[in-house]
Amino acid sequence: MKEKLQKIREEAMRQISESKDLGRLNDVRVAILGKKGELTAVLKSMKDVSPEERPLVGQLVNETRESIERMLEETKAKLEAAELELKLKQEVIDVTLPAKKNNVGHRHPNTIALEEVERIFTGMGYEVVEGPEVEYDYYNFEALNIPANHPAKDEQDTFYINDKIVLRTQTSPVQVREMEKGKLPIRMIAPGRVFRSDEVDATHSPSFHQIEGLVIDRHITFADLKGTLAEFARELFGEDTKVKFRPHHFPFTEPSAEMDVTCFKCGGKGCRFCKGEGWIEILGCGMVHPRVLKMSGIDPEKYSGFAFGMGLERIALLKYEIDDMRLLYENDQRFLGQF
Ligand code: 2U9
Repeated sequence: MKEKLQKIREEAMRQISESKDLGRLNDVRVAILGKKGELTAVLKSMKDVSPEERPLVGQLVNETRESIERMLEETKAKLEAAELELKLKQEVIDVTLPAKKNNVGHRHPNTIALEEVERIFTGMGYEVVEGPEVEYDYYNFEALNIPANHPAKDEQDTFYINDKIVLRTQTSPVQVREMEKGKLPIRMIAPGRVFRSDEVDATHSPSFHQIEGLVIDRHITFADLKGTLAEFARELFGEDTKVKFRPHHFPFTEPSAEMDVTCFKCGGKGCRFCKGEGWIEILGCGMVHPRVLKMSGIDPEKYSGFAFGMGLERIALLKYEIDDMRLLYENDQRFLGQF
């Protein structure tokens, strides 16, 4: 038995010292000390040893086991140290290499323009209100005094879900819903996505964004509309900006107008940017039609109000001198990276 243990020990020492990596060392450990290992087999055969010899043989087995385990531990530590050293040598950091460029994201030009408009109106005490993009025909047309035979209701302009539900063509329904709540006065803007069945070109898209505004209180006049929108234009395009109102027609306002601003490129003299006009059209506006007030439960004898609407993309195109609306939707990094 003594010789056998001696042989196991010598063979184990040889195999351990020849192990070149941790995987091989583990194989050796299993082959000797594992469940089916050589030394474990000797331990199992202890039952055949006579009771007198058992303490001595037991001690020998233990000593053999301990010395093999010690050698395994020492070799394991050496192999681990060698592996770490090799890894450190292979992973040297070249501090002279240029750093990776860190691309920080930023707001889309539409968002920059929207937040600018929101900043101006919230500064004047307006609330920002949002509403559903899928709307009842009633809120999108009828409540705004747009009759059944109006050209805007034509299937060529409106996406119909069914005969009562549409994709909103303007954000006005948000304001109608606000009026119906019956809480006055109202001072709000309604920004959001709208839909029209248009072909895509440099100035049209089937889905774009509007910002509409509504003020309703006692004694609101066209002078309030003019003062508010002139101040808005000055804040958006610069202190020297002048405004001009041209008569227009909308079913939901009476009287109605379109507002032009002096060209912020040439100051109104006329240039390529304003096509020699000196003026640029930026929004539509008017006094809320008494019939519209009445339909939402507001007494037009007691209350009056003004409303306005503008295309967000148009504002972004003007402000950043972009000549094609499609650039705003294509997600081309070469374009977006310039903002
Ligand atoms: C209510 C009453 C009246 C909103 C208004 C306009 C004039 C307007 C266009 C600008 C360019 C739409 O994006 S565009 O094509 N809008 O000219 N919008 S007044 O009037 C309202 C809204 C809500 C209850």
